[in-house]
Amino acid sequence: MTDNISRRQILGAGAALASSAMWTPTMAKSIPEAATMDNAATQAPLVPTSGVDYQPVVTLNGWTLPHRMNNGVKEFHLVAEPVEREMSPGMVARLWGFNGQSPGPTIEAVEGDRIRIFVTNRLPEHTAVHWHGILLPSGMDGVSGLSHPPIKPGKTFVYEFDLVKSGTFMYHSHGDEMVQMAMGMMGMFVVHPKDPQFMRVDRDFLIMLNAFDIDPGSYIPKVMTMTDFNLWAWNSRIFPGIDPLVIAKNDRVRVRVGNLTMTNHPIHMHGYDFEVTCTDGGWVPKEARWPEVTVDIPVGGMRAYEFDAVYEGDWAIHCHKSHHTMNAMGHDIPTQIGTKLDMHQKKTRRVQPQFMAMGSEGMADMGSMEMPLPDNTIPMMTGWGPFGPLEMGGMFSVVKVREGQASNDYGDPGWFQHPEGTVAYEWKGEVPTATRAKDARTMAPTEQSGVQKNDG
Ligand SMILES: [Cu+2]
Repeated sequence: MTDNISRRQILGAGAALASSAMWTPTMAKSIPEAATMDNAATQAPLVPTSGVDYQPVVTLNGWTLPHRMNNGVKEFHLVAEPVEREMSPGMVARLWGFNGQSPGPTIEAVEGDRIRIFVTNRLPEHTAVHWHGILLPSGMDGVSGLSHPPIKPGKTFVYEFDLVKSGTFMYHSHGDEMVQMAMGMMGMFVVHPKDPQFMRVDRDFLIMLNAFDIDPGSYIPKVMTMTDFNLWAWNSRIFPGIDPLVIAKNDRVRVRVGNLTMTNHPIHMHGYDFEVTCTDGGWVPKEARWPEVTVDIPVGGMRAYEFDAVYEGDWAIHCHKSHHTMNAMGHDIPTQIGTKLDMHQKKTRRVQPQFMAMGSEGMADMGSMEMPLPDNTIPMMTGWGPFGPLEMGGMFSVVKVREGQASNDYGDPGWFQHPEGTVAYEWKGEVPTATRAKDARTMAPTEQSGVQKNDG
């Protein structure tokens, strides 16, 4: 397809946009090759090789879609298709996504660019792609039936527009939206400022919040679920499958977060305060920012926050809704804290021989327990740190700030080596009788003074 024809299509009525009659094999040859990714490892950022310089983003457990230049237009090719996404080692989800993964690859461009995005539909039903938050002509907005006709299976549509504004944006399906969003059809879209010095950072991380409801032992999300999702994910990954955010000490760092789940997520980062520098509407002027340690990401919204990485260490970063840092779990389990389970277990086993009563002393034991699980299922609470089980899942990772980490090195430096005398420790001395640890069931003081079972 020549530039001329494409321009004519774009400028004509929305309905004429790449209508199938316009396509011939010769034209099809000029579509850029669609890059595809076959694994969920964090890929090295795509450093710009021409045009305006920028600090490329790092999509955790994701990648950036390569583009080609065609007469001054940046051309991308997205392919909507069924994919297999490893959500964490040991668990694969059968999703719908783009170019081999869900979420789709991150699209990165620069303010002032004209871009042309080819979207090929290899799904079993029609689709359309909405460019969430981007200012563009109405007919390019990607709402199936409103902006343009649906993209039928096997067809390719062309979206073309100027990027008039920098910031953090998203893209997602806007055809049979409930099903296609539940199946994972989404990605991030970053537009860098045309002034390379404006809002420049040393590391720029990208997290898309998404959620799935996949029954333990199965592979395909339940698309009718409205609120009770069981897998709370970052870039369709769940802890311990989420890579750490690796940072060199004293870097200026930005973390961009977009939310395409159906609830808000208060993202909390330990060890630092930070300031929100970008919302879905644009950059926040310096005088208008306020310091925070938790930033709530609204549904359909994007927030970017920044900090100077002056404190070395391993710092947790997670959603602060505690059920969102769990993997697939049943929510209708009765609370058993303080109950005597022996009798309960004996009685229940008469009808359900495998029944195991648990939770009378809280549920921390589940973090280290080796319970038989259905195939393709990750434990509800899992992951190991240098001092024991982390008892986490879902939306959790670690910010690793290290002295001497090379500027383009995002490789995991391992656990933090704490300076002497900076780790909390067990008290070995006398404890007054009244404050000794008590047995949870009898509420009688025990002989031991320590409360913690894990002693590093
Ligand atoms: Cu959350």
